[in-house]
Amino acid sequence: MAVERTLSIIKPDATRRNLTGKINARFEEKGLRIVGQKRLQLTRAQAEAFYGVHRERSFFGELVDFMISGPVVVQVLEGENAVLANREIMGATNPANAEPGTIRADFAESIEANSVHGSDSLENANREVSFFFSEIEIAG
Ligand code: RTP
Ligand code: MG
Repeated sequence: MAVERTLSIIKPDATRRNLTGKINARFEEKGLRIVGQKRLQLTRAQAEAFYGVHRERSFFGELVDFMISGPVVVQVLEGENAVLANREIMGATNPANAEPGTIRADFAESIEANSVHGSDSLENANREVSFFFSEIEIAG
């Protein structure tokens, strides 16, 4: 197994409910280290650029509206197999399908307001980390 870095976003539904600390505890309990973190209000242009791969999907406009509806916390998580490990900690996209004990099962409000984002491959993780962080903002 290799040490990886992945991008996580605590989404506006979760920051609004003051869940940042509870969500961060889930990562740390499972051995992921938060090696970079900042709280941002995304602009529409930034959210559209970040979710550019979803531009053609029916929910794109709603997703962008949601992601700019309040502050987010963007973070770099580091650990063994971090990309897959984080996806497992998050649970399925739709909280109705998420395993008990996952972040989305325990905290998400809906398939859209599902509390967290996590990169879905190592290639996307590298791209997404670079989108939000410069090397000087990450301390492993
Ligand atoms: P994420 O990218 O946020 O980690 O989530 P994911 O991989 O589990 O899901 P993805 O298919 O990449 O979708 C990105 C985000 O779009 C919203 N969504 N809404 N209304 C809908 O049917 C719908 N489907 C997806 C969710 O916020 C999802 O996390
Ligand atoms: Mg995704």
